[in-house]
Amino acid sequence: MQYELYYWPSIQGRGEFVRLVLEDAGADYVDVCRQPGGMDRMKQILGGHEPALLPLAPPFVRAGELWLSQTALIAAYVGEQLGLAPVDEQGRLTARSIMLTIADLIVEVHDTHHPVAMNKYYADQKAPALLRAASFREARLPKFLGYLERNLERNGERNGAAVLVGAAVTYVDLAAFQIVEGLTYAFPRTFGGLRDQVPRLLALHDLVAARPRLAAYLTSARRLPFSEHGIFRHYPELDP
Ligand SMILES: N[C@@H](CCC(=O)N[C@@H](CS)C(=O)NCC(=O)O)C(=O)O
Repeated sequence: MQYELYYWPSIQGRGEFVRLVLEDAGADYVDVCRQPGGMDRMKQILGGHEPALLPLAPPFVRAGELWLSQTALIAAYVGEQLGLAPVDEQGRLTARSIMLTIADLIVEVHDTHHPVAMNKYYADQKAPALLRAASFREARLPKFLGYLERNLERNGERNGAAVLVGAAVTYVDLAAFQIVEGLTYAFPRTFGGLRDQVPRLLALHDLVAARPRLAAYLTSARRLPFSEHGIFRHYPELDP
């Protein structure tokens, strides 16, 4: 089966959390909007042309006859389909819970540069962004990182594996990898100062980065660079 991923063509954004699963699994997939005519197709579906699903926003995916949207749901579904998820029910629920919490973190990262209005420029909301980013750096980011680190510690004790859930790498580990990548880009000073508090998370990042298919993907042209158009943006004033 060939998966179809619909996402903005010029940024990693939320689409990257899906792309990493497809790439790591070696799945056959097409990044629709990076193909000629793909953006028109995505706009048609956002306009209601697909009977099965009317998404609010990308990313969304076609998996054979099935359509689904929402990053966390897509990552979980595709991960479960492609063997990148726990097989037991509790493990699957735990993984989905962690993925949804990572989705919460993604929103909070986004809100550091767009705390007031999604449809207005960063420059037009810079003063509130400074306040929001300070709270993110001081309270929210340490809380989310501690959550991931504690889950790694607990799962290591229970399952003897250096991953978030169960005994093998799953889609949530790929998402945690992307969080480390994004924070390293967007908040190099803040995250640099927190690194010694998250040794397990950093080890997980390296474990994921070394997976052969992922390593090949990360050096390919398909892996777009971070930029000031995506979720993880580096504005030095937000990371003093
Ligand atoms: N909760 C959704 C959020 C989707 C979302 O905000 N997508 C962004 C791109 S990363 C977008 O294009 N938003 C346009 C909009 O919300 O109007 C998810 O996790 O997939």
